[in-house]
Amino acid sequence: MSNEKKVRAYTNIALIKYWGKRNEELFLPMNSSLSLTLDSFYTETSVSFDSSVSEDIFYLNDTFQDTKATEKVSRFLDLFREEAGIKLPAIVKSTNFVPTAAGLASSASGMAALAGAANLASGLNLDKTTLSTYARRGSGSATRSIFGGFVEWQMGTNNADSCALKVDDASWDIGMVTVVVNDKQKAVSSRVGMKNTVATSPFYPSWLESTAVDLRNIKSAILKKDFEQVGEITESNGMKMHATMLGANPPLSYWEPDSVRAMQAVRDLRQSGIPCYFTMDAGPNVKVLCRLSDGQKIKDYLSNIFNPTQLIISGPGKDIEEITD
Ligand code: 2P0
Repeated sequence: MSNEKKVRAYTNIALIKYWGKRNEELFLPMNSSLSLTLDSFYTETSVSFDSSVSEDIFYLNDTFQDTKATEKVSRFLDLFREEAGIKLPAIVKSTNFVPTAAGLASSASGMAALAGAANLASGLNLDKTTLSTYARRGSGSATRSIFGGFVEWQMGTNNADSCALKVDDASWDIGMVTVVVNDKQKAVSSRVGMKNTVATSPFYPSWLESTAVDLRNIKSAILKKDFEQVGEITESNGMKMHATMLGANPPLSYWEPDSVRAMQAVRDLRQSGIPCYFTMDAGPNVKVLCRLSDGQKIKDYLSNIFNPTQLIISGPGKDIEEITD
């Protein structure tokens, strides 16, 4: 069996964050989350089940990957092989498309693209909602990258219903400016960081309560297209996640001096009348939610502090899609 079709998946940035699992094996989250899919960062992947190889082969950005990196892919493909009754090894080719020096290669787009390509190659033809439950088993945030626009990952009650749901296609002057503060690999992985936070932060129960309220409010703001409210909730929720991490033992912080500089610049921009709001994930980079039509103005202002190559404007990304060269 051979199938060289490629699938493209776009990355996403959470406005309401996922930070903790209630079931590690199934990647069931402690809370529902909500994100915006971005068009500037994506992964393209092909999978072919192939009798000419004796074990799974994985190329990332045209580079042959070692056993450790390939094992993660193999375990993930096993979910599809088991469901489809396929016994063959696979050849996997994956390319991350991120602007030069951005260093934002993301497990969200990576695992979503792999899920999409495995879905095609296996002939399972899962619908996108079901596919999101497979993507979830590769990386939690990948659940949301199956769809474009504003996407909720509903925490659900089990493996089948912890899935993505499109809330809105975000086709109303929405964008994000990413400030690449540092493109190096982070010292504490999300997986370890969230586990320690759940286990040790005394703020964790309040984080969960507060996030449930934020999620309800942001969905209603999105449906009303109330940009300012969407932004205020985004900024508040992101900071609450970081506050919860600071309460962990040992305390966890992903911030760098330039992260704080970027956040202050966003406050200054807001003061000057441009509505924009920041959020941060498990790293020092700052993402600025804005009107896409203000993206260039924001980039120009931030260029006083950062190198323009550190500033990337994105519009809303699409659902995963099949790519023909
Ligand atoms: C999110 N992050 O909602 C949150 C906010 C980072 C901070 O999802 O262990 O790579 O593979 O499920 O999805 C990053 O964690 O972690 C993440 P796993 P993942 O986007």
